[in-house]
Amino acid sequence: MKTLKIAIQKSGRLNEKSVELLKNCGLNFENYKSSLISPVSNFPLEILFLRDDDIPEYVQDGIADLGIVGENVIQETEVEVNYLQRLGFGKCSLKIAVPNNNDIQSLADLNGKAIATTYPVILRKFLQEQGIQSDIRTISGSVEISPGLGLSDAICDLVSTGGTLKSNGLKPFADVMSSEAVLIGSKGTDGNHLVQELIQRIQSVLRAKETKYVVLNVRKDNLDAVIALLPGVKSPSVVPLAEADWVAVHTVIPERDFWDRISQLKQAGAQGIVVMPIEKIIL
Ligand code: PRT
Ligand code: ZN
Repeated sequence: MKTLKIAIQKSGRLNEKSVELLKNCGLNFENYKSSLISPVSNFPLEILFLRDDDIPEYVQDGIADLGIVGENVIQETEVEVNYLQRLGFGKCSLKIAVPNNNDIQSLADLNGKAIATTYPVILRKFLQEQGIQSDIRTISGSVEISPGLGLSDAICDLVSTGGTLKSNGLKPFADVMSSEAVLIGSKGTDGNHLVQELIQRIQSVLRAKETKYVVLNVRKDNLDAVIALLPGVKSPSVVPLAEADWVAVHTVIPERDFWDRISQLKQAGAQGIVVMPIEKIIL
């Protein structure tokens, strides 16, 4: 059986979460900072540790079958790869930002202005779609200081908390794209059964992250009211307790409305609520 290769970022913002995701999929491998390639001992897979900018092309060219990288890098490198799964981490937005004290009010005001960026391809497409003609200045880093140095009138850069823009006297002006880490594959790999197996493992880990396992006790009189509050579960398990009037209910609750749900359950008579993380949900 052919050993698959997956490329992940060697160091940087996506490295830790990528390693954690693969380990949560039950893959055993060493994560030495010095090695460029690490074999997985319990799955026919090798992990390549690369700079994120190189990952899309490695996958496009089939040197790696799979890769984990930000959508921003994929769009910028204009590669032909398959998007296999959004991964929910590394979230950020590519934005145009302008100095706080500035007369740029609308997108049209960017006509003839200089915009510094490390994302010229994405920015050019965006401006073309908007019918704006700006002077795109491609630089390799520290984009946020370029208006202060007089190198540009605006910038186009990734933003997550907004702290970098703020501390450089800039404000977000227009959203160009939003991005998160995604699993990509070379053309043709989606039919490979090992790739399918890996995607299923990843999905089971992602699903589990979105939900909590909850066990609670309730008097039988209040059981219907409690069950009515439990979302999307076919039938929660109801287990008898030593005390005849009471039962234990086992269920899963989505993380996103977790606290609302818990307080509603308490009001409906739930007691002794135990909440546990879930490792995997296999459908
Ligand atoms: O060495 P290598 O080339 O592999 O890494 P890199 O330095 O090019 O990338 P890295 O590790 O910084 O980012 C990897 C990926 O993380 C990016 O391609 C994005 O998909 C994603 N990501 C998520 C971010 C951010 N959030 C982010 N905030 N990448 C960069 N930033 C930078 C941004 O450029 C700006 O300088 O953080 C600053 C803004 O952050 P806030 O929080 O102040 O808004
Ligand atoms: Zn990079």
